[in-house]
Amino acid sequence: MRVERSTELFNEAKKIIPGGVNSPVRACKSVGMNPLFIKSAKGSKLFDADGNSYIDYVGSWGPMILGHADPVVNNAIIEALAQGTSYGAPTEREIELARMIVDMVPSVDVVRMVNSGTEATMSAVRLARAYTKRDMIVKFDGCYHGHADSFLVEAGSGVATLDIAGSPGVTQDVVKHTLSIAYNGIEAFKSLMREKGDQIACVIVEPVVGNMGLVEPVPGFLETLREETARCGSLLIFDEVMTGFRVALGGAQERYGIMPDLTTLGKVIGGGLPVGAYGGRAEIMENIAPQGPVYQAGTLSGNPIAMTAGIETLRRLSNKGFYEELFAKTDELVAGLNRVIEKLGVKASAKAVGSMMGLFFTDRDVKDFSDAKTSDLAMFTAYYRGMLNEGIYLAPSQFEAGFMSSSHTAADIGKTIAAAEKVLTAIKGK
Ligand code: HOZ
Repeated sequence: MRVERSTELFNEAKKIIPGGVNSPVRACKSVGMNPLFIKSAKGSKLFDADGNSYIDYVGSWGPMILGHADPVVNNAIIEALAQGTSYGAPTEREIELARMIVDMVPSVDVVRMVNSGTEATMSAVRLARAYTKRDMIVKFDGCYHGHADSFLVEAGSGVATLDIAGSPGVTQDVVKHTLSIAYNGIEAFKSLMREKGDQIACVIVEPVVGNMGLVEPVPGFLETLREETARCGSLLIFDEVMTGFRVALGGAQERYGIMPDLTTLGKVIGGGLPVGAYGGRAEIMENIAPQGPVYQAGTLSGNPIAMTAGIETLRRLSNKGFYEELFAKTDELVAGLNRVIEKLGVKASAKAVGSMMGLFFTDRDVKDFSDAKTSDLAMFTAYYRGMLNEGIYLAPSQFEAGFMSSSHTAADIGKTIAAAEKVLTAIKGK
């Protein structure tokens, strides 16, 4: 695997971009590598600046559910480009994408478009605070809700990857209103709500966590969140930026049959362009400006090119058999990985939820962040590097999920399982 050109580009980037990257995890610091600079992508494959190709399971961290450079999405974008790239005024396409989201996501009656998942979550929390007239929020350790100040407490994703306890620049005054407790901790959550429920504006959760690796909710956890928040007059926010359109067409709320008050979305709804959204019950959403007093705005919100990519992507998800096929592929890969793990006696296990995947190098059944942190990070690093060498592109962190696309083929999956066997055998032999 040649890396000369990527190394050259990284050295150049470091002079003028902090850490050489525009988002931390992709710098590959935790696996002791330099990032690969990507030149192009098509279907399930990525091609880097040195001419190497990889089967991609990052999928731009989730959005590329159809695979890269989908011809239908691309053609629609090209057509839209000819009509201008941004007007800062409403368009019919915003109604079309909003309508699709409202039709597909069970609890969403009204939706506001923003530009990223971070914008969606911070706006949803502002709305929840205004609606309930309370300050406190509850989150769960290892969940990541973007980089707004109030979420940088025991957060997952890059914060976990870089082992940052809390970010400098976030004031104590802000985080004193954030309570973070263990994910899946039903009893601890109940007792917190008994003690402080009347002060809690909202409880925000990744219903299936993708930002501490992949962690599923235990039976009863999401139900308890719903019951307790309703009892205490707090809002329940499902952060479905990752799970939206990934674990079911209607996200985790459809998969688990729980209706949150507010939902945040991102990734897939932009079809690879920057889009986020937050939505929920009309009587809550009507408090947003200009209908109500809760301020939130954005020059590029509802951008016509991004709306077009989102519309064309979501349209395809309703095709008959789309999810059956996508989930079957994800299950096949994960089953293959678990067969290899068992055969070689490696302390690890792989899991799939819908089209999301995870593999932890620990013998624990991971239910929360403290379990996830028992993972053997040296083992993960050796696995990550070995897989990259075999042409398999994974997220460069134990604390991130992987994603399947409809473009991945049976041959891709077979190659990935064979690569895992080769790499894990070599690691075991050392
Ligand atoms: N927050 C994303 C992962 N959960 C992006 C990571 C990155 O690109 O650094």
